[in-house]
Amino acid sequence: AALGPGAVHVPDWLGIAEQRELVEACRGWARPPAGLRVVRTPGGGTMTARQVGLGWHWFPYGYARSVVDGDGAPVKPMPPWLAELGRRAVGAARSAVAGNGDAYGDEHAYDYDIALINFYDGDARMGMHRDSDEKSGAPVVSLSLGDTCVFRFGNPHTRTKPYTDVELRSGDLVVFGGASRLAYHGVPRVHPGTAPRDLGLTGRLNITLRVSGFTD
Ligand code: MD3
Ligand code: FE
Repeated sequence: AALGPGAVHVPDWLGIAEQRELVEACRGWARPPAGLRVVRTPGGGTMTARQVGLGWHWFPYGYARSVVDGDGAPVKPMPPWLAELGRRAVGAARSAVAGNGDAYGDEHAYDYDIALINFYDGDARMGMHRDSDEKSGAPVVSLSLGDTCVFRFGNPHTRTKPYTDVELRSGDLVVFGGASRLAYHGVPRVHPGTAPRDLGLTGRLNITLRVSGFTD
């Protein structure tokens, strides 16, 4: 279903076997060096979701090739199979909503070179923000695993209303392109204990795939 112009939600896109494989891969990426970390914000606070990056390391507010605000290790590489999953996701979102092809362009052209993986426990949240540290306008692909969350999808102009709240469940895909690429969004809550029993995951994982647009 369309969430907004260029924003498409495809519930249950990943089967349970693919979800398990992604969870297992995330466990590996979470391990040090350059593993899961607490993100410190410039104001002296910390993000409640823990994060690990592949390809590039995100810090407030930029990207680097090593964990400049953590253990200093080089960031793990972006696996080609994950970049391919990103292209497949854009194609699936285009097919799911007629008329979104223009917003997305040709997915074959997108070289997904960043994965940001956020881990949420039951108390974690993400405040309303825009993702504007990438130089490419390629659509952002979001994959949800584990506990259901409330995702708040806003508008490109203000952090506040109007916004739409939608539940994202394990296996759901959302693609944000076109006019939605710079929309404010956040995660006001997670529903603990709602992950599929056979996934073997406590909490919620979100994988976003992005094109940096950096030459290096
Ligand atoms: C809309 N993550 O990593 S996924 C983020 O569930 C982020 O962890 C949330 O916001 C999460 O930056 C939301 C949905 C999402 C991700 C990136 C976007 C929506 C987006 C980029 C542009 C517009
Ligand atoms: Fe975001």
